[in-house]
Amino acid sequence: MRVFYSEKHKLRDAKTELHGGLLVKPFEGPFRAEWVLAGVQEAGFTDVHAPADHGLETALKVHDAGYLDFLRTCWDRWEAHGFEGEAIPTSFPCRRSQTARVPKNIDGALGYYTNSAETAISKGTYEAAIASMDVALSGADWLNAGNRFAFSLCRPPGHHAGRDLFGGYCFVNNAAVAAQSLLDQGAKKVAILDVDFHHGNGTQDITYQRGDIFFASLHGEPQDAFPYFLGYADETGEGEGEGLNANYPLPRGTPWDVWAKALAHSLERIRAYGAEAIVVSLGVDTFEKDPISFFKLKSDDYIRMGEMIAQSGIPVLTLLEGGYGVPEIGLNVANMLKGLEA
Ligand code: SP5
Ligand code: ZN
Repeated sequence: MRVFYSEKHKLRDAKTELHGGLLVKPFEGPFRAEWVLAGVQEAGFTDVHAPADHGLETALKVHDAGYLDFLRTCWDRWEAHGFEGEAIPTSFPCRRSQTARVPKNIDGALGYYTNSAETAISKGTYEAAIASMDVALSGADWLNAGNRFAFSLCRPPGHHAGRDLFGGYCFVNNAAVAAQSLLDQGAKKVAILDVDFHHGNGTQDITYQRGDIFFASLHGEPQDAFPYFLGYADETGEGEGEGLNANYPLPRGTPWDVWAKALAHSLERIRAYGAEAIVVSLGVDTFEKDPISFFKLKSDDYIRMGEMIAQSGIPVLTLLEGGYGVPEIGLNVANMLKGLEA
């Protein structure tokens, strides 16, 4: 298993997250990548490589050009405007005020391009997000070269980033960009399997009408868990993508045996679809001690998770999404990778 990792994740180091009416230290910080890197190295995954620079060509096939430009320029525009804190959106196009017009004002543009207000854009966020995407793309290259497994230690994460939306600690949808790369380099059909605790609303947004990407997500049921507005089981895809979106909303307290039944079902769907590669959006915020989530997975369960996914026989690119608060996130990621190679 080759591991891809970039030191540039450290450029994403926001000071603030809007949580419970307070500006708190973000749950998603540089310490996460350090814990995960230490965990996988301790477990023997020591073949760690820096990513190659891929430019924006692939990203532009899944993201809006104006959106990527907004991400690139947001911090400088925010500072030039004279704001003193980090860039937190406050005003949004909602019901009966939907518009295709992007405000010229940076505060307005921020609201236009987001789906949740907890995520502050800070200096260096764009550079880190692009490096994270390059980590994902280098993993895709490794599979394209004929290898069966890669782990891309992406930070910041990506699965809440939609075609033209940031939020949920995500800016560029690393999984969607990696899937696009696998398709561009010869695959006809790929699957994205999202096992993060939160629904991959951004990934669903990007893949919903596509016939070449099957998307499955196991997550806390939307009526009770972020991102709240997508992730219901009756969202099954549209147009060419009809029947290619599979959501598995699960209730508070879900333990491994229940969760594993949903995983088995999603893998059966992926096999039936005929995916030539699986991109796994691996969030370990399903862990029982995660501070912002409500599933009850234990560290050993991640070994089983990897084993079940590998049993599909399909090449697997695993990307890091969420997982917070506790150093065990390193062990949990390493266990999943061990399970893959078991
Ligand atoms: C990539 C990823 O895992 N993003 C998650 C973003 C979650 N942001 C909103 C968090 C709200 C948590 N509220 C739960 C309170 C628990 N006490
Ligand atoms: Zn998550």
